[in-house]
Amino acid sequence: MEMLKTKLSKKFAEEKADISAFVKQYGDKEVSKVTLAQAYGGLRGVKGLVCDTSEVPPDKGLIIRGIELKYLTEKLPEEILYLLLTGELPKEDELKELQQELIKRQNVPQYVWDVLNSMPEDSHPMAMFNTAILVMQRESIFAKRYAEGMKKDEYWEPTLEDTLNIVAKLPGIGAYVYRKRFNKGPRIEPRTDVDWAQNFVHMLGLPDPNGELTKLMRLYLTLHCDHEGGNVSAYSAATINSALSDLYYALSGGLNGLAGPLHGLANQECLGWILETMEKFGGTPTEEQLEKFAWDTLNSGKVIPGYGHAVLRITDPRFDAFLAFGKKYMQDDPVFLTVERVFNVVPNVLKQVQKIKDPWPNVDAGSGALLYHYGMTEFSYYTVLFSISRALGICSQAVVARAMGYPITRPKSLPTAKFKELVGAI
Ligand code: CMX
Repeated sequence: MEMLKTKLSKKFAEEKADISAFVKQYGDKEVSKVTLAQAYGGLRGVKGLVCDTSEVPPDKGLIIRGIELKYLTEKLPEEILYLLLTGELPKEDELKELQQELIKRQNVPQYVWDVLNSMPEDSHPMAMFNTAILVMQRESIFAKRYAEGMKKDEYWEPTLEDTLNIVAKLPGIGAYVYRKRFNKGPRIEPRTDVDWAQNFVHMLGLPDPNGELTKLMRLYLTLHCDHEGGNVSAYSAATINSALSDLYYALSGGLNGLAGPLHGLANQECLGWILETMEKFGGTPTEEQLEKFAWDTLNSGKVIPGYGHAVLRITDPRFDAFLAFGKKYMQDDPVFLTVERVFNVVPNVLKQVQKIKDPWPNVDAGSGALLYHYGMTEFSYYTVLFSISRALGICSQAVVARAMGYPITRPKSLPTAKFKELVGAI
């Protein structure tokens, strides 16, 4: 890992000096205002967080280290991890070093399998996955070095070690959660001669005769990697990380947030909604049928999963990438056809609901249909895939935060009575 460490060491030293001078000079400039509605509205739009790994302009979607997502869809997830960490795409030897490092660290301790084996059979796959990450906390190099009394300037190095150790093991853990939870047979040992996503597909044990599932998995694990700093999973993980809890605590905590239906669990909910329409109408519904079904969903007080976003105001480029994949590889699949048809109908329905700010599909609107096509029909598992990918961003953000020496997070809260006083209501 020498090349990566040397690069980061130089980069972080320069950036830290730059940020420190920047904040020293401009520290008292105002960058955002908070209205009362924002304080009661999930702090939507308040600019009070720093994230250098990626940004999400409402009219563009995900940009990773300055590169728009549409230029990254052919990259391997390992290349994206390198980009998130360093700000550059890896050269051939740099990619090789990272891939070898992940292979070297991929073996999962036996006690993780024991813990997973002892969980109730109907545990949610996300509960299993996050438990597996948390139970490995005793492996943390950061926690060990912190207990030994390392210097603050060194914090990022063991956080990088934890990152590589965790990322290397996630495909094996994720694959076993799938096999165990859905009775797919014994655990499959990892390979040492394939890339990260390909190894994952191998360990899942799903048939992949023409390599299309591997292509989809590479895309899937790339597209979900990061989405700036304020989303529930990234922000929760960053908050935990800021207390100098190690990455095993921070990542599993953040991913518990991803397990919520308004966040990452929406992909599970979304395919459920698509299949419900197909069951109700006996196959791919017509646009008229879908429009009525969408209104019925809204009128029954439910959200239409896969649509809307707290930040985006366009069709999510991650959805575009999945749609392009589906058009290329499964144009006639009835579930994919339904996803396409829903896309023709639902935005026009949501546009008529005044309170909804973004009527467009987000990342979760189409991904499930593609997995379903390749035989991964257990949609309660889908958020685990999202998690494996999102770990790349969460861990990279944690390494950067340690390197920049960001302090413990502590925004100020006030009771309602104080807010009333503040705005002159009493
Ligand atoms: N269906 C029905 N109602 C929706 C909606 C949808 N798809 N999207 C937004 N709304 C509603 C909200 O529930 C909210 O209603 P109330 O004021 O009654 O609570 C209102 O419209 C305003 O919401 P908003 O400002 O447009 O959106 P938010 O920032 O509050 O919420 C999100 C964003 C994603 C939670 C919301 O659009 C939603 O629930 N979508 C469906 C679930 C989903 O797909 N989540 C995945 C997002 C991507 C991810 O994080 O993984």
